[in-house]
Amino acid sequence: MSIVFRQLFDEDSCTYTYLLADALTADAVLIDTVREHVGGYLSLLQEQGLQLRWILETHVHADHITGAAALKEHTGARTVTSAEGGAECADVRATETTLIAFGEELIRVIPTPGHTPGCVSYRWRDRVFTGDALLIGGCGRTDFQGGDAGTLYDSITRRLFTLPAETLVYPGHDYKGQRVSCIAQERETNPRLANTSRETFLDTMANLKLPPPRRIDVALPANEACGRTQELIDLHGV
Ligand SMILES: N[C@@H](CCC(=O)N[C@@H](CS)C(=O)NCC(=O)O)C(=O)O
Ligand SMILES: [Fe+2]
Repeated sequence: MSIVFRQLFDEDSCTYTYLLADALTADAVLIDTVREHVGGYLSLLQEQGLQLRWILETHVHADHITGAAALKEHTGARTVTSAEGGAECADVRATETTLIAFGEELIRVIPTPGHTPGCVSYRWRDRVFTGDALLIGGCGRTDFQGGDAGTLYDSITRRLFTLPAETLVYPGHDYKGQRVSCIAQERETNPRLANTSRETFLDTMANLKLPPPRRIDVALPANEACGRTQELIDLHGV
């Protein structure tokens, strides 16, 4: 069994995008794309001889515009968001029982609400793509987009920390250049979650005092439309 796996990075929003593929059948998946890199993704797919089948979102992003609409336009791949508060325009609205198949490979969906109500993590082989639910040594903020710290605490402790200890954690962002962690490491050392209580977590999250994401006003409406912005409509007429 041969696979392709790449972790790509958007320097402007510190977003990670993941390319997964079954190298034997050439079927590929992208998780959490960034519109400005669509040309780069298409070149990479072509270079590797891959066919994009699925475009997955872990949630409606507040800090960058998804490349989903443009990628779908170019490749015919289908889009996936959460059934619980993900963008409604997606081809598949994922729940806990949804299986995303590409080639001989399968991705499972783990609902991990809290950063937003429609956050999901995707589990593939020995790794989990946690979006902004669980970050390396941190977690997504819960102060906008229907975020809820208690819900996030439960998602992380009950749904993610119960995965096998060696499961690799690939987050949606990292602001310090960290690329990968594992469940055991986060369970034991994540400062917001290790050796602390739900109450302390709620208190920490209520006092982060972070400025809003710079591009939230353009990102939210665009992502709620699966990335179909006026610019794309002007370009393609639909
Ligand atoms: N400075 C960034 C902030 C981005 C931001 O707030 N990111 C969200 C995820 S969409 C978050 O949860 N950040 C966690 C943190 O900064 O600790 C921007 O303006 O885009
Ligand atoms: Fe986010």
